[in-house]
Amino acid sequence: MASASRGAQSTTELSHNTSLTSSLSPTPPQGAPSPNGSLPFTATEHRELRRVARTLRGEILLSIAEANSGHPGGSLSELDILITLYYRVLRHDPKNPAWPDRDRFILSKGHACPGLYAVLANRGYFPLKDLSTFRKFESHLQGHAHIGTPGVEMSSGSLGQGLSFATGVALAQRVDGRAYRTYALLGDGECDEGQVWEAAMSAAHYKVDTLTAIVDRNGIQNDRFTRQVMELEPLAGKWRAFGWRVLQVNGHSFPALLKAFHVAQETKGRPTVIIARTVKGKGVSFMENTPAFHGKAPTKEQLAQALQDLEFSASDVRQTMEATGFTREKIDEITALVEARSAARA
Ligand SMILES: Cc1ncc(C[n+]2csc(CCOP(=O)(O)OP(=O)(O)O)c2C)c(N)n1
Ligand SMILES: [Mg+2]
Repeated sequence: MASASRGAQSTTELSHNTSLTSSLSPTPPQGAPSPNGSLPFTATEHRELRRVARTLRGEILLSIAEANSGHPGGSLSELDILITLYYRVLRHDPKNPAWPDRDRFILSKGHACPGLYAVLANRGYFPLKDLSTFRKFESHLQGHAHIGTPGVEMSSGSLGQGLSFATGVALAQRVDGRAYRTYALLGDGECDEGQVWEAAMSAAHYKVDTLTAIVDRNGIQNDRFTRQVMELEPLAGKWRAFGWRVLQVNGHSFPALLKAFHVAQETKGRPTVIIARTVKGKGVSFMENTPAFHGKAPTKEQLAQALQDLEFSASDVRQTMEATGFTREKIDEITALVEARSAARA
């Protein structure tokens, strides 16, 4: 099993800092030129994004553990892609999710919505405290993404449909004479679906160069590795044969992702797919590259261990749980578990 990646930041740097919104967000005034994939990318920005990623990984795990159901593996593998998009690439306005000129992001792998919810909440689409209501009765944060949540563009979860939807959205942009770009994130197992390739063929045929697909290439689908279920390789060759520009990047590298989005923006006459190599369960030792955590919540003990892997101190846990709307009892319970683990380790 791959080892968990460790953030370089000290735990005291953890924050739910909405001021990051101003320092990292393009969210330009309406009508401004698109900042998609804008470069250069400073060391300070890089540090800030890593800090955001660590905080959001904790929030994802807390929300899934509280619901006692959900999909941690694919939420953690996609997260750095989503952060790159929502903090650096998309032209969007969280206070006006219906802005007609916004760039569109479609989460085709709708089961991985905890990752999207954490990003949308931190960008200001809805209150952070909603994250603790994930999968609860009457919450707008359901177990698969749906358009009742501010910022969600498509109800998804039935795999294979998002690229078709995104192609239609991108063609509508052309018909309407608007300037936005469209992005769709697919799972690698999802690429087993024939509809993905119908959409790939159509988007190339219609030269939809405002469309970028991203494949979260984590090598796992459900309870097995993709190579055991359905061999996808040569995946890049398949997309190329369908007429797409293909970029292959480390899906946990912010600079590499940012550069790829920039190249996609500059590509004319054909759509671009970014095959992002990722680690399912990224950041948590016992979830990384492990099919078992595709769709299973951690126990409270496992949650405490996961938070420790992410280098959350007890006070980080308390702060994060307060910000995301947990009850006092629950905060005390999880904080005590993390404290006990830290004491045992010392
Ligand atoms: C059409 C359809 N078939 C089956 C499922 C059940 N299902 C949910 S997630 C999943 C595996 C998805 O794997 P992948 O696309 O690789 O997602 P990730 O690894 O990013 O979580 C399956 C088969 C579904 N949601 N939709
Ligand atoms: Mg997968």
